[in-house]
Amino acid sequence: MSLCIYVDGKFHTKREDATVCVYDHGLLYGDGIFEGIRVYNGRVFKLDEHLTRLYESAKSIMLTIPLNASEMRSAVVETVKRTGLKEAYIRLVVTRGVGDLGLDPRKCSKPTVIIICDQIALYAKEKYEKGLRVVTCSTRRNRPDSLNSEIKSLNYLNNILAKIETFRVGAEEGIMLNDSGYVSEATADNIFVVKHGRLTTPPAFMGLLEGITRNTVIDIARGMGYKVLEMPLSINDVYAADECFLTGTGAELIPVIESDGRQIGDGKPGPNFLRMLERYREITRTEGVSVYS
Ligand code: PXG
Repeated sequence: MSLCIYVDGKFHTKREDATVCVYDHGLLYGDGIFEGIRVYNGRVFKLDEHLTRLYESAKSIMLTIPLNASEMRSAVVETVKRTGLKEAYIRLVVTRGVGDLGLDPRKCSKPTVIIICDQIALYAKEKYEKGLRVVTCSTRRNRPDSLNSEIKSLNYLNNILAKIETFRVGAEEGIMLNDSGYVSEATADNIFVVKHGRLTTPPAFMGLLEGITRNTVIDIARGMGYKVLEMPLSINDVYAADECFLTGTGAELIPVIESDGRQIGDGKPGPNFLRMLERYREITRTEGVSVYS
């Protein structure tokens, strides 16, 4: 299988050659940011949107990325090109860089830039056809005044603790609430419900990452004539929904058929979800930054 990993300007084709120093603060403290991006049909989907979010995350944590956006764009495209892959996943990581054994970010003089181009499969294939069973996690999403979830940081323990809870009870995905008890998102995906033909997803101030797939689905749905609301949701709204689905770069669009033991709708992926998925598949095949031409 093809693979290419860029680390600070050098390209590697073997995992074991792509290494960073153990004093890197990305490893020691989760001090850094990342993006997950997909390549469909030889095109990098929503590359500029991902780069915008990366630079915004960098600004929030006061990290100066050593490449400007146009250099980063070229590095991403070049990394993909070297794999020869037409369907791929890109993990773009920028850490604070190498420092000493103390938190002080000022001692990290050069951020580490990593671009991995490989493949990803988050859920088993049959889950896309049958749907996921989810549970509500007791681990609340970080409060925006502690670690804002709009920053796509390398600090994912909040989400990982929720994932551990999810797997402990035999469910396939976990729904996280914010500190007020409203639905925020799944552990690494955004959530939508459909009720009476109308879509609702929580707004960014509910303590979630404003997903690029989420925004794509909002555009798709509005383009198809659906009414889409960005409104707070309670877990009860999820139970009472006609349909529910999750969105994310890794997950794409995946249906939810049960939440905390309550069947959602008729317990099958719904017709509105299927329409949305079909349109998503169409646009991912034709839009994006072309790698090979
Ligand atoms: N919420 C969180 C907390 C995420 O980490 C999303 C929502 C969806 O955002 P996008 O922009 O991708 O639509 C994410 C995305 C993984 C993995 O390895 C996680 C993400 C993306 C790709 C892979 O679990 N997170």
